[in-house]
Amino acid sequence: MENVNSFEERFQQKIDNEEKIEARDWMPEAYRKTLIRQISQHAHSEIVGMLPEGNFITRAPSLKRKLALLAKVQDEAGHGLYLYSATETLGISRDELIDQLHSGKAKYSSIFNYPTLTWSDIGAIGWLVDGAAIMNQVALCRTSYGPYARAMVRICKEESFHQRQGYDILLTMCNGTAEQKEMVQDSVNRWWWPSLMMFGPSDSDSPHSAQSLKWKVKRLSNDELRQRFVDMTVPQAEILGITLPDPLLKYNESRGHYDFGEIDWEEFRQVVSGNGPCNKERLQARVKAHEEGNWVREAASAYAEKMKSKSLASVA
Ligand code: FAQ
Repeated sequence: MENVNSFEERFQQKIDNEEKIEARDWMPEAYRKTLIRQISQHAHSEIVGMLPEGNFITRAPSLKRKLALLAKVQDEAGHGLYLYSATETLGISRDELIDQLHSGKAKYSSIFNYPTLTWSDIGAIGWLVDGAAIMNQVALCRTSYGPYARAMVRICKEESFHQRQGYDILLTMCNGTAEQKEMVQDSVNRWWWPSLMMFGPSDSDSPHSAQSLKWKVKRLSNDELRQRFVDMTVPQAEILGITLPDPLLKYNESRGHYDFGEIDWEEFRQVVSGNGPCNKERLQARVKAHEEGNWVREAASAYAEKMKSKSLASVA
């Protein structure tokens, strides 16, 4: 009989050979737990992420903007759905995951605990938050767990539309009145640093990175992705004609990258531990939405039951 070591060796070999791990394959318990943690946090982020933008659907400035925002928020519900389904392949139920979110036990991205104050915040979320999300998620299309990698391919396609709709909002406003451009600058001033925090703690303070990189759950480290995001975003800010709120931001010829200032890690810790500006409001809104959707779930289950008995009766 084979021992666990040889299973582990074969498992790591598969990963080293760039083969996907599928739900039916043997996997170390810690790999399964890491995936449940990461994919469910990601799913929670998608559905909590609907809330700050959902607030603005009734206040979009034109029919075209309203349609695009509605489609974006619906896409995010869909992303949550694919990601919860991918998590369920690892042997945990959706109800359990939702309970973890609603009881405050599970994390979701820090970024969604900041308030959306103006219409240009919707543009800034699309440009910066979706921009950061894509940077991280394109790499995850090559993650080692098959169901997660496949979900990411579709999610990335949709996220790139989200980023473009955000940038288009900002570009339009920057070409508008002086007040509109000021509004964009104010939004970017507030969303820039929280967007950099989305990539997680610095590599030296990231407890999960080393193992997740070895298992190829993560393909690039938190700091590598953050640097790529800064390098991609600075030229886009120049086209908008706005400044990014970091006096230390400067192209470094010898590194071939932009240098940037230190993130306020104390703020990050506070937001992640439940003390951000909107943590309580977001969880309350999420729980309320879940409770108000109870009748829909009950009706769908009753209908599924009815169809099942009908088809059983016709077989009999
Ligand atoms: N916020 O050791 P690491 C989106 C936690 S989707 C809160 O580095 P890891 C779409 C981390 O969970 C945005 N917590 O951890 C959208 C861990 O906690 P734990 C979400 C954070 O997992 C756009 C601890 O710190 N994307 O935005 C954060 O190796 C617009 C130690 O950290 C994903 O979830 C944070 N920012 O790396 C929707 C992508 N950062 O579990 C609507 C998938 C770290 O020990 C509108 N996830 N933590 O208690 C990942 O790539 C990884 O999980 C990282 C963290 C990179 C987020």
